[in-house]
Amino acid sequence: MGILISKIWSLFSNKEHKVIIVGLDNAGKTTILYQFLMDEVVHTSPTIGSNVEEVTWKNIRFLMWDIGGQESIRAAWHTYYANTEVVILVIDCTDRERLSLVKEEFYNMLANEDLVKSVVLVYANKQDVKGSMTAAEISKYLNLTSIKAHTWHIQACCALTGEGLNSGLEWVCSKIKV
Ligand SMILES: Nc1nc2c(ncn2[C@@H]2O[C@H](COP(=O)(O)OP(=O)(O)O)[C@@H](O)[C@H]2O)c(=O)[nH]1
Ligand SMILES: [Mg+2]
Repeated sequence: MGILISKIWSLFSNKEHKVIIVGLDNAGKTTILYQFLMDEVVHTSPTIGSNVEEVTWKNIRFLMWDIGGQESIRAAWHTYYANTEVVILVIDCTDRERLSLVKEEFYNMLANEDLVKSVVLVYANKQDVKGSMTAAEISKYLNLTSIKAHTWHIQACCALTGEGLNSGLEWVCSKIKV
């Protein structure tokens, strides 16, 4: 009986936190999601619609939605926003041409009322590529310091090796209510 009660208790207390992983197509969203699940790099193909996976990290459970980033799908991003605690924005730091588009989509998203309580982690991805923009450059371009309505953080990373990903999750865990 005691075991049963403790199991039921753990079901309620070990809350699952909803995370959405957004960004333009080819940013590295799916690679990041699967890095959270395993150590091996998976070969991704463009995500049509979304992938969802349960990720447990340091006893904290996340339900992570990896949402496709193609133009046609971006219009439907808002349908995933309800109850989101964490927004992870993934940026391809080699893609200078589309950074203005990233900025536009990002600010549109932050203005959505379903996300008012979400914390925002920006992954400045593909740091392994020579000449890629640094996290500081991305931060400046996106004008992150102007964001007052959300708690945010930017983390440089390389999704292929996993470098930086854990530091980002560490920050997320320090900000969410467990
Ligand atoms: N060099 C490099 N390539 C990456 C990195 N992250 C992802 N990629 C590659 O970028 C491409 C798109 O990745 P994917 O995860 O499918 O992007 P998504 O469209 O945002 O889901 C794939 O060929 C990945 O192998 C990275 O950190 N460095
Ligand atoms: Mg994908």
